Amino acid sequence: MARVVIVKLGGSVITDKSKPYSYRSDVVSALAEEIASSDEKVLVVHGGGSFGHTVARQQGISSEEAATSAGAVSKTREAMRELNGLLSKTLIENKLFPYTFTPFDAVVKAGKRPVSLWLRGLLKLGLTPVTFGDVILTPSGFKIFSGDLMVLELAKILEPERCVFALDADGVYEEGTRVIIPELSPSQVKKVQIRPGEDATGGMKLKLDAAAKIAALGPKVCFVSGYRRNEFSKALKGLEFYGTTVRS
Ligand code: IP8
Repeated sequence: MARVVIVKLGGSVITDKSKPYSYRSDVVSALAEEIASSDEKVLVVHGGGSFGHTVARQQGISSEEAATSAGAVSKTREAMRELNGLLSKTLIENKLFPYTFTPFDAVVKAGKRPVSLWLRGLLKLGLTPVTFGDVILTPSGFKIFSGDLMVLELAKILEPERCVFALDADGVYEEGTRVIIPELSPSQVKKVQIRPGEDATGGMKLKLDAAAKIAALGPKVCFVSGYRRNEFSKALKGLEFYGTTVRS
């Protein structure tokens, strides 16, 4: 089977982060059309945007701060499920067949088979596996597990051809400018200066850390604008695109 491409649809792309619960169906439709018309076997991970992060902020839960109430856990997860429902509907409208899974599903449903074989089985049947950042129980309480870290974990088991992060920026900029850095090695990534964002996870810094780790494993990582469907499509297909590539 063709090698897999993992696509991370950033929360700032698929929702309007300035307005709580504002889903961008037009943007997701355009990206879904590009995925459907490519020959790639694509697994989608999506972020929380103005659904998961809005609720997480209200409830005081993040990747650092543990939830102090059971309600915070349920409400944040519910917001993610709501966004996932909207996104799945848009994927179906654009001729994709999403199969949403959680890390727990993956372990249980794969049974005795490795999770990678289970996921490849779904892809072979024409399904698009979809998952998202979640609230997980850690030794120090319930915290947010970012979709960016899901991409890293999936890259470890699936050995994808490449990972494509669709962002609300054109890629990684040179410090204090709008000049795109076309290529970075994992060690150069560590030197990139990033201003902290407002996410309940780590924003661009976390994406870059995950990208450096993925690239060190082998697959290249593409940072491309989720608003430029042609550039997204090129990155998806492994062609030259306007954005940043992280590779070893
Ligand atoms: O937007 C966040 O995922 P991310 C998931 O990929 C939640 O960091 C639960 C807010």
